[in-house]
Amino acid sequence: MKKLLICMFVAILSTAAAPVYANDAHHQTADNQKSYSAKGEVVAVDSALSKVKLKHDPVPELKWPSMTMFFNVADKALLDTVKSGDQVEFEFVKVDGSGPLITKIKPVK
Ligand SMILES: [Cu+2]
Repeated sequence: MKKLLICMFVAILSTAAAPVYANDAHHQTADNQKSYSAKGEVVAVDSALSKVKLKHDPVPELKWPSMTMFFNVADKALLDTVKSGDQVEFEFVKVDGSGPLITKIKPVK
């Protein structure tokens, strides 16, 4: 019984230490994955491939002109809220090697 109590004590200590690592990881993610926001119009939605084709406005931060292009989406469910022809606001991160990835997208009302 005494041994069990020691185990629990150790477990509690490790749990208390965990948030330090979590914050650290979060900080790194924020640095590496700067997110950009832009507006545009949905040209096509491909739920099967988790992609959306957008005619987007310029993104000055990236020196992108306005253009029509495909974006990958982080979660297929994001595409349930938009359809072709919708004016949208979206946020994306740049992922090395696989292009921009949309993390948020919503129709503009
Ligand atoms: Cu583009």
